[in-house]
Amino acid sequence: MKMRDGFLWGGATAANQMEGAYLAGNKGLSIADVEKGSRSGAPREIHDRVKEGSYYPSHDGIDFYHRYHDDIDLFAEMGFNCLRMSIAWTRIFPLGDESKPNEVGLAFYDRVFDCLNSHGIEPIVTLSHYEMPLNLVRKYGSWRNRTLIDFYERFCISVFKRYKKKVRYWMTFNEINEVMNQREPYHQAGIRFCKDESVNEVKIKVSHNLFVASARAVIAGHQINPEFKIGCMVQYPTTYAKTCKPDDVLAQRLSMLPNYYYTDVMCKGCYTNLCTAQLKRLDVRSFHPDPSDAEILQKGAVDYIAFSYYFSSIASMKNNESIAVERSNPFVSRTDWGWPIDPIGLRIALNELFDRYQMPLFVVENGIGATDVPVPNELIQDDYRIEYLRSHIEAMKKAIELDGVEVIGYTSWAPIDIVSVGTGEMSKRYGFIYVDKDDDGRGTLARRRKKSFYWYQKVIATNGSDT
Ligand code: BGP
Repeated sequence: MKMRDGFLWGGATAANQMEGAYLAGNKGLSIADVEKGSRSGAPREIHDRVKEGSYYPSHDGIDFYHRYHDDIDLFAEMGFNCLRMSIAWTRIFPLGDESKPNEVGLAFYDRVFDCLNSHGIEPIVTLSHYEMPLNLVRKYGSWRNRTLIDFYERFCISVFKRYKKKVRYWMTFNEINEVMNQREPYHQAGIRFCKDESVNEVKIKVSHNLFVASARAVIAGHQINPEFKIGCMVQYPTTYAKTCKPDDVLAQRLSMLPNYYYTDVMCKGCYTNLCTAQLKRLDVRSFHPDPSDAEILQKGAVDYIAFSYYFSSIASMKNNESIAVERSNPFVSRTDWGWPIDPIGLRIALNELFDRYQMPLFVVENGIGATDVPVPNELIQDDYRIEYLRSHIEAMKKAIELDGVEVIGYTSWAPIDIVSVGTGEMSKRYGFIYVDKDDDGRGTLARRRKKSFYWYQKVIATNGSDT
């Protein structure tokens, strides 16, 4: 079974997890730059400023900023025809609230996009991937403040205009539905909660501001280049009922609503009945969006749905319609980090999203974080990675061929080892390319092809028929 011609194959990355050079070229501090990893499962710490003597993983990343040329050569060698990456907002607007963009930052991405395009690799760009200017958090209180919509729109317009001939596919916010799931402090939206405020009310207000920001970006992008395809990006949590007890089946359905809250608004362009019911369920009473936002949401509906899929969960009903969601499915195995491995869950995700929205889908993150043990002068034998990716690609192919789902492309997370967002560590590796760096930042940063490199090269060369 082969994909249709033009199917996009590649890998997915994010600026703050790979670029490093965190102050180069007039870049400003982003929240990711003051975030320490969560070593050994401890809660992640976000400082108000960079503290001397602390190790911040984003500061060096894997130094893609200086090594992008060589890394892109390796992606080209694997046969990529696309690369998902993000633009660091703080390279373009170091403080976030300036009136003019930073030319040095704009020029950096010109070089990266030119390099990609010269290899026939299409850039797929996330406008905000788990980072934002720290100044906007400190000075304005982050996304709880509507003013951020103007700053974000200005950032988007600057990059849309600059790269309108170099980039076609965009995504507005990475895993936007994580706003609902995260506990404080939240790393993407920079929200901090006060003791006396309702956490749900803040999340709903923040989500609304993100929706309007996304819609205004979509509207502006389409005006700048009608050929642009601008998508939303969500984390899709395929969930099963723990048993066939009707209560558990209901729990499964209810557990999905917080996620459809996001895709409904961004794909249908309005707050649907599901969203209104969700607000009641969350006991949010003081949410009164500006009436003029309705038209913006409508006009700014997205062109496609991008999503990440790593694992599935199971849901059961506890007392009073409260729901337990767990990862302890006895029918699937787990990764070194305890994430269930469930390729059928990807096929289900594709079916559920396509049935609900009838929009093109893009699998923009899927992969296995694992411990790779390099032996000098020997190929890293990462068969577990090959097996994970093979089974998920096969499941995606079935969704396309047998279930009729429309899929634009597949970018595995991540084609090269980069900093883990969850742990801040390097040892949770996803790449086809090994990077010599440890959890404390030591190493030569040298790159090495793993066994999976050659496997993925073959998958792409045969347009997915030989996995
Ligand atoms: C997604 C994020 C990515 C990425 C991935 C893997 O949620 O969009 O940025 O890092 O998860 O997660 P982790 O790095 O924690 O293993």
